[in-house]
Amino acid sequence: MGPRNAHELFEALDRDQIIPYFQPLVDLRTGVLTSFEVLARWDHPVDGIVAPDEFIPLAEETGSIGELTDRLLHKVFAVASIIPPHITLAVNLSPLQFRDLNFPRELRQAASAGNFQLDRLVLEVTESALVGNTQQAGAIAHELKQLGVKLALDDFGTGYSSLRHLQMLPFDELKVDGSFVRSMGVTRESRKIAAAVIGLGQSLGLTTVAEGVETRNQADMLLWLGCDQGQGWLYGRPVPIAEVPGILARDTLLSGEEIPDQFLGPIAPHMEALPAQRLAQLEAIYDGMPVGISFLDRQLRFLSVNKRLAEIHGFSVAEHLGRRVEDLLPGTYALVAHLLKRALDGESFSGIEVQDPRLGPHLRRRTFLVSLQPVRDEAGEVVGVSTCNVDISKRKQAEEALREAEDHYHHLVELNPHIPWTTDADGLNEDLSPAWERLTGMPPHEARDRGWMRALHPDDIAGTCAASQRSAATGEPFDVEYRLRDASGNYRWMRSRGFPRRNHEGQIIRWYGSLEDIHEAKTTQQALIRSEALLKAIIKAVPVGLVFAEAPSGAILMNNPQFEEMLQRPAISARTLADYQKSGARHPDGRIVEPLEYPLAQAIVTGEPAGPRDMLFKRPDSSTTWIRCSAAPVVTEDGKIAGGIVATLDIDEAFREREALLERIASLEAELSDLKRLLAPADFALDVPVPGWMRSPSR
Ligand code: G
Ligand code: G
Ligand code: MN
Repeated sequence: MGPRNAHELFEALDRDQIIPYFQPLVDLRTGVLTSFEVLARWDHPVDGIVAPDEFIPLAEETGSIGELTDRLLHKVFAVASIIPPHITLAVNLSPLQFRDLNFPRELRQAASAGNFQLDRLVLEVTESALVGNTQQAGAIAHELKQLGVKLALDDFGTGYSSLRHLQMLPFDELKVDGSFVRSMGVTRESRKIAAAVIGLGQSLGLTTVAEGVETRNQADMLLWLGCDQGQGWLYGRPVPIAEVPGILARDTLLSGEEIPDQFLGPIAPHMEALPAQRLAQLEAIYDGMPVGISFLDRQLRFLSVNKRLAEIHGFSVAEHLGRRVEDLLPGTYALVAHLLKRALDGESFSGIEVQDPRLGPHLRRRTFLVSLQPVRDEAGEVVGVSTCNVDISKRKQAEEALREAEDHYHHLVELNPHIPWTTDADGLNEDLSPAWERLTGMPPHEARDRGWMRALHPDDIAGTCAASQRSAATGEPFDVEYRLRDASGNYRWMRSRGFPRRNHEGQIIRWYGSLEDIHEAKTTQQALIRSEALLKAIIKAVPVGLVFAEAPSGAILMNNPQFEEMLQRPAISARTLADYQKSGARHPDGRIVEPLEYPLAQAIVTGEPAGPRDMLFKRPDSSTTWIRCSAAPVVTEDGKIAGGIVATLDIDEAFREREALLERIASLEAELSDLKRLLAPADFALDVPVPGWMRSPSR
């Protein structure tokens, strides 16, 4: 890029290479676009876009600055129609042009050629334009003002700064130089200077514009200091006309999410001196408040709203202003309309819970605490309503979660057949479920510490006490059974179990446990133990052999010792009903006993008592013994045959005695017939009847 020369610049002017760039100016509070500053650029065919520092001084030296500005103005006026008329356009003037008495006329001609309303134009001049040139400048300024043009004092605070300059011309705007904005964040002194400059502008009734705003922090500070407008990279760089529609399409030139968390920033929260600043500071406080605030007029239009409320509503501050609540937020309006109307009649409301009908982030409904206050004028008439919204969704959710947890707990405790309890580290009772009182009739406060032990069976107190102390000392889980006196004075068996809860250092901080009613289980168990013992005693005592088998297999489960004594062997080798035949038992007539003739098998198969049947069994030592067997099925409650039991009676002796007797009878009979024969001639007959029991049983 070579040094620029006059010839090159003339060519550029001829070829229309000097073009306007547009940089946005915004309302500092809302970020809404208010104006564009026009900045000259040389669209160089070789070097690309050339900055004005490189050609404006040259244009001034070579006397072509007038032509340059004229051409630029024509271009700006030609495209201005795409920019809404309330957006002003600011154009920079060289100090030299403030000496050119033709300038106002040229400007008027250019404006009418471009059909441009000059009240949309701001002309920016630096202080150097005023040095040694007061009279002429005053005349030109006067003429420009008559055309409707506004004047801005540019780069204020640099160069030949003098407060006198501010008085010299009828300025509308004061542009605070970017150097102040930059240094403002650095030291308290520079902040004071910036505050003074802004205060000065405001106290003279000028619109203050801060240049070179690059950060959010700077913007917040400027707002706090009472500055009206901002310009800088935070809101947008200078762009060619093609990019202007994109800027116009945006509601605010601030990125939406970025909300200052504190209005204080690095500035001390005390009020600065000037009234205008105080107002601005109040506005900053207003915006920075963690609650949503607005003021509604009698038509329920938003006259003012702070940033927090704007954020809550999901619209920008600017979108609120002048719009009716009903139009902007129909859903919310429906909920509070009656209250708003009553507030207009002079009633005030505070702490009204309102659920936002719209879903917030994470699809949660937000809840607000809303207060409405009528606002009155000096005469006491209600001129509007001030509103205050506090987001209590978090608190609401926490409350709900708590309620739910309590509900869960309640169900767990109330509907649980167990009785939960807690004790302190030493095992002293702290808390018992309400079921305790229902069961024992002892109120919880009486049960505290070791009071609950008074409800125990006297015989169980010592053991329980010892177990409790042992657990407290060792940290071993607590597990005891004791009898507890219920409300009607009867004792019920309970099982109390507890586990220690430790802190992160491993120390026991509390015991959690529960009391279980085991009375039924315990008493049936005891009954069972008793009947089992009884049964065992009977089984042992009876002079009969007993054998138990399961159904339907017939497998032998057990036999008592008496049985083993009878047969000199256990019965348990049989696994099936058919196995019974392995014993090789015989009927009294010598026939082999078939499997289903064994009374035990018969009882298992038929489900009916079977026998008695007398059978001859062979013992392992080959001796034999007579046994009488009677069997019965074991039938469960639902009618199923679970097994069978057979009682065996040793009849060997009796049977053998009878056999011997029968043998004797037989021999007596034989002797008798012999005797008959000897004694009996044909006429002699002796008939001796034989008693029935002496005859052989019929088989
Ligand atoms: O953004 P930029 O680098 O364009 O600004 C550099 C300087 O040039 C600024 O001080 C600005 O006021 C000045 N400047 C920009 N455009 C013009 C113009 O059209 N006329 C005059 N006189 N000065 C301008
Ligand atoms: O006319 P004036 O001197 O005020 O022109 C503004 C100058 O400041 C231009 O050079 C413009 O490009 C530049 N500028 C605009 N916004 C910023 C900004 O945010 N930071 C910096 N460093 N310069 C800016
Ligand atoms: Mn400028």
